[in-house]
Amino acid sequence: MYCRADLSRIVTFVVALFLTACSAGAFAREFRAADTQNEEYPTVQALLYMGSLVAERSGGRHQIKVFHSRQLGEEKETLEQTRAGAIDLNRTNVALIGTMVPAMNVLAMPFLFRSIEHMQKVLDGPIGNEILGSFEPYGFVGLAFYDSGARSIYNSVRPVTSMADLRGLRVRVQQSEQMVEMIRSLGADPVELPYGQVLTGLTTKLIDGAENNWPSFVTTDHYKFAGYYTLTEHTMSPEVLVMSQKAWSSLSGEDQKIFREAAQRSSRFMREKWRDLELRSRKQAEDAGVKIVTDVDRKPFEAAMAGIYSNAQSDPAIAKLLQRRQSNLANPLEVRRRKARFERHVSK
Ligand code: GTR
Repeated sequence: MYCRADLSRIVTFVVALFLTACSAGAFAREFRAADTQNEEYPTVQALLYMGSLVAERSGGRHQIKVFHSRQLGEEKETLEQTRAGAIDLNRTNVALIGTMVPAMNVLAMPFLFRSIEHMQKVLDGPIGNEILGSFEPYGFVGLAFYDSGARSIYNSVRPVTSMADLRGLRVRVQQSEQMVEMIRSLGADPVELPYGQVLTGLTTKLIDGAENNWPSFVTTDHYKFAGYYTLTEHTMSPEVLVMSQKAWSSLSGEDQKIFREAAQRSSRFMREKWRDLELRSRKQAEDAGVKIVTDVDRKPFEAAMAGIYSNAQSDPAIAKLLQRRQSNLANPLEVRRRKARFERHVSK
């Protein structure tokens, strides 16, 4: 039998143990990450890589369990659950999260970047960093951007060589008002559908086509049912990795640093995998007989989509971002100067 003194010593000991564990942030935890792409896709591979870094750096206290292939649902739903704290991490396209975090829509705007290199410069520099820092009022914490190449329009009906060829085509778009507007402004009929329903949409002829990058076009088998791919490259909307505010605030400052750094490293890891998959996917589509329209004059597309810019300018925060991206375009020296300043700042 324990006497009162023994019991109180045991209680004190247990409480002390508990407090030590708390202060060291020592509770093991499994964080759930959602991604709609399949297991082989570079974003999923990047999340798995991030998980191994987090496990290693936290001495095994934290793990990331990756749910790929829409196991936790479509992007729109998983984002809502992430905002509510039911899912911890989410890799999504900026067009989707733009419906909740308006600044994200800027990155999905048509013809915003003149090349992938230009996009990477902007996202790797102070603007990208500021954008990642702007998620918090919306219930998310921005951790890293991932590449997603350029999105182009594909369909099963005819080769699209000009805007006139788009007239009357039902083109699936992501669940985003801005994407609906973009496709409508080109004269096609936009159909909002979750990613997982596009293949059935194509096989049942509910839609005539969609728009996406090479890897998404091929890894989903869309290319087997939509034999015309036109290099409109109308948007270079990147992917973004966010964490729920709830999960983030459960981490100690030290662990937050581990997560942030692991996410940044996974983004560089992903970039390598991405380039390779982009080339392989294009080749796979070509070998399967997909007709690629390369000689498309993008000027009329750009002009038709210009209204999206005037609408967006009405939000002062977005107008400011657009202005800065414009000055970046005009002055590459300024990009380098700001990047150097940012790098000095982060290496302090
Ligand atoms: C892909 C992106 C997905 C999803 C998809 C879509 O490129 O990686 O997250 O947004 O596009 O069109 O729904």
